[in-house]
Amino acid sequence: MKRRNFVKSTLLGSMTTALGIDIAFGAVMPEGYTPLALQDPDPFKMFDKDPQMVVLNDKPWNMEAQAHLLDDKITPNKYMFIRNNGKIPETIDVDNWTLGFDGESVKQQKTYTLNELKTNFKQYTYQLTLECGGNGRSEFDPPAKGNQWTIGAVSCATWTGVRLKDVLEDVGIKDNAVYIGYHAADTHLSGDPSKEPISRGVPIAKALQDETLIAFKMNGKDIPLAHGYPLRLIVGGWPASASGKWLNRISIRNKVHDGPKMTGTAYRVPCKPVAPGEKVKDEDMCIIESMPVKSLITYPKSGATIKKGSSFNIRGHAWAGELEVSKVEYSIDFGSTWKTCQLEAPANRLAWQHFKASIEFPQQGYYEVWARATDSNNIAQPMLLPGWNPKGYLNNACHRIAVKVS
Ligand SMILES: Nc1nc2c(c(=O)[nH]1)N[C@H]1C(S)=C(S)[C@@H](COP(=O)(O)O)O[C@H]1N2
Ligand SMILES: [Mo]
Repeated sequence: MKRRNFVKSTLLGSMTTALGIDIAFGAVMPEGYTPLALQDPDPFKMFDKDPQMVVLNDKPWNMEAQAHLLDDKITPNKYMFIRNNGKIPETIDVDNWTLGFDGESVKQQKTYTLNELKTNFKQYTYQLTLECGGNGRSEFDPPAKGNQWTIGAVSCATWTGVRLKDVLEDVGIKDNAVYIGYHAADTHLSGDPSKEPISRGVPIAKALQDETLIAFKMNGKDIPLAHGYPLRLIVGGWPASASGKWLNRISIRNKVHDGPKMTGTAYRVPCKPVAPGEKVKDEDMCIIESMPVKSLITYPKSGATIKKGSSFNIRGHAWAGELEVSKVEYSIDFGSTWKTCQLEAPANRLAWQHFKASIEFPQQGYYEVWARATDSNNIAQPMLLPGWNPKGYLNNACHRIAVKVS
């Protein structure tokens, strides 16, 4: 067989596999042609997501939830946002997957197989809130480049894995360790194999917290491919960008990790407030650590209509980075007065907390229900967009829903 025909029949074969059915007239399909069904994959089917999820970008894939989709106490995969900086790895060789440890501050380099990680260390399960640092970016003015997240880049799933601190103890780290940095198997959009799409990390103290996991299960099952199968770092309460997916190496650094997306305006904000649109010097930018206090009304869906006199219940979740949420309040008069919601304790540290309230409306008409959470340091959510920053991070303004009482 000539090379050309060989390539063509191999391609036909892989297309047939992808489509799950033979391509009729495949032999006369023009060379280099991609069948429509493969040009436009259905992202909801591909990632097992609910069709109400909103696709923000397909190169790379980024998808967010809507508030009412996040009503579950523990976020199921179908409603979990996807944030990718590069290309999802195409093939995962799970049988030969390893996690390496290196860097200036390891006592010796070490590599573990998946099986060694699972069997040599005690396993823990926690509910952990992951919010993209750019959640809420769409409201910034002047606008910030990047995915225009509204409110749906947050989740709280159950993660199972081993503690990073237990593994680090086994590896042995030097006294001069200050930071960890992750490395992963996703590839750069440019196709350049020498470039990592993202390689972020956290200070050693955060890495050594009990809840910082090297996870291999989400909600009791293998982690879905889009969320980091077969292994990911989970660092609850910090920008979710610290939670490296498709994890295959961790560097223990004697300085602040300097991988892609650790510097410049990436996941950094002005150390001191600046005017909207102001240019900020590199040395005046600080790495985002704990995420700010925030809440979401997940029931009812904005736009609900009710009959005057019938009972009206709202519910949702609140979270506060490293801290606990101490109270959640609601207002039906555009923030003039506030009433307290019932608030549950977190399932564990760094899990979001559930709130609910029963509301009485004084008369018919259009209302907005606003929710406002306060953290254990007594810092409350702002009612409007807080501190402008070049990349539009950390918008924790109050969430609101519209209600018509007839
Ligand atoms: N390897 C790798 N890890 C990654 C990313 C990525 O692009 N590649 N994106 C990060 C960012 S910016 C976020 S917000 C979270 C999103 O996690 P999720 O897609 O599971 O919701 O993953 C983080 N971990
Ligand atoms: Mo992110």
